[in-house]
Amino acid sequence: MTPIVSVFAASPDGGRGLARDMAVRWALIEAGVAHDLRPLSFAELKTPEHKARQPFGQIPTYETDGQTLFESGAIVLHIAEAHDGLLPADPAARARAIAWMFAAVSTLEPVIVEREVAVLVEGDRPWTPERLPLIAARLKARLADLADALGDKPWLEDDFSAADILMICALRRPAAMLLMPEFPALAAYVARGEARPAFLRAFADQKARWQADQARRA
Ligand SMILES: N[C@@H](CCC(=O)N[C@@H](CS)C(=O)NCC(=O)O)C(=O)O
Repeated sequence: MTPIVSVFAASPDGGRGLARDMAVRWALIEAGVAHDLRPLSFAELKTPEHKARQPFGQIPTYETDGQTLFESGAIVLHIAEAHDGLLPADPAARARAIAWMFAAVSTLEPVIVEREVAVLVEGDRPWTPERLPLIAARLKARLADLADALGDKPWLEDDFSAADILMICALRRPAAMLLMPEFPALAAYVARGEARPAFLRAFADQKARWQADQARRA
């Protein structure tokens, strides 16, 4: 069976490739795995049918023979373990790359999303002006530590890996990109990832889908 990835039928990101399916598509293209898409509306995300795939009614999901996975980090790990080239062969280096995958989704992404929520969802609340600097300080501290760990290496481990896919997708979110002028090594790291042919293809695919949806609505 050709794997199926669930994606937004009309992504609210305006074709910027910020939704979590981007990491899955990028990993699949890096691994040379052909796949189909299951475009879903917001209403379809919350149906029992989709919640059977994704308990929280979100994208992405990944369907292969007899198995449906959710959580972009888990899906990318599954793809990386099933195909060559996205994780180091050496067991110790592989374990470190997997640790970086967890760091991307559980240490970096939450502080990035926290800032987005504070601005987009709680922007008009009385506590927001006091809270924003605290959130910004936490995010800056995380980015500074990441920049230190990356140093002048091109990728998190010796070679490009699934960890870079998840980390770069987290860093591409606007709340982190706003701070990139303060972290030129991280900005260059994101640009290196975005220049990979697999990223460019995944990006072009999602943008074409978004543009087609816009044309349909016009
Ligand atoms: N931790 C989840 C987050 C998934 C997530 O937040 N998906 C968003 C799109 S990027 C979504 O489906 N939002 C719609 C909703 O929550 O109703 C993952 O990485 O897969």
